[in-house]
Amino acid sequence: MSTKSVELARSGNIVVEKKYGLSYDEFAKDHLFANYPVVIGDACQNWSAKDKFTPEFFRENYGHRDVKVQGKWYKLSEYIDLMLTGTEENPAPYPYKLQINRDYPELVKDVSPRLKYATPDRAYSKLLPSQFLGGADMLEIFFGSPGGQFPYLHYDYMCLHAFITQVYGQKEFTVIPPSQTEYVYPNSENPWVSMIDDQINPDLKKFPLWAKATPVKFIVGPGETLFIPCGWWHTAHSVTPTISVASDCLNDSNWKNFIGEVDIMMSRQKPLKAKVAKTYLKVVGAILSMTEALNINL
Ligand SMILES: O=C(O)CCC(=O)C(=O)O
Ligand SMILES: [Fe+2]
Repeated sequence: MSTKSVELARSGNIVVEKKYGLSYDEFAKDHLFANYPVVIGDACQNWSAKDKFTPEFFRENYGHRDVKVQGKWYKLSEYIDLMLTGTEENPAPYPYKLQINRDYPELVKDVSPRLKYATPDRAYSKLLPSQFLGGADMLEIFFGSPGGQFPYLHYDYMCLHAFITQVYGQKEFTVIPPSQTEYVYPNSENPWVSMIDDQINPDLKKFPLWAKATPVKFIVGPGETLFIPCGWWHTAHSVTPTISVASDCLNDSNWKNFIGEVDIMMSRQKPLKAKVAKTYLKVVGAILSMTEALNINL
């Protein structure tokens, strides 16, 4: 099948396309290794989640669960009510995130098979001690109401790639390329988080370089998957009640950037250890590149 693509949005010299029938090889060449975002219109075709994960499904099956959202406890059914009645002016607290593997393992089958584009993934490799991923959450469901705004502009922790699949409702995403990092004022403590606090109307007196940024905004709808490559700044805003499934991915394409992040984190406190870790991860990267080429899991 040949790829069908349509332009979704354009800003500055960045164009985000939506593609259908995208082969893995084309994805690898034009997006994964080119580090360029894309919306894939039919990546989750085989997931039962795309029809099953509705507010009603979660209310009926999990409504009695206690969930903590932005520091406050709710019954999941109460949160779902807020999600359905929230408005742009008065949104439900956002996000409510649940971790599928930890909290709802029986739902893993509904988001399986893993998206082919999100492979190979080294996050679970036995050669990668979990401390290097700094506790990044790997498979999550996000719930939100209209007006729900992701709390900060950021790139994904440890320079992981992100795949966000809208299973319900519409979300507006904003993406900014890594080449514009200085325009978003990274926080020196947490360099993956922007210091711009008001994302809707940034204060240009405080953040004058923001005027040079060319954020690209577009809507991702039900059944569509956004690939956000490593280091791309992004945020999201729900337009309707939304349910999204998000996962991260680490492989040859972002390994160097990942090592860079490990280095930044560790060298502040333990410079010698950071050097050893870097050497170890370079060796692991070379081994995993070989085993992946041979289709061996290590
Ligand atoms: O869907 C969203 O709100 C964005 C989520 C996100 O970027 C993240 O969890 O890293
Ligand atoms: Fe993110």
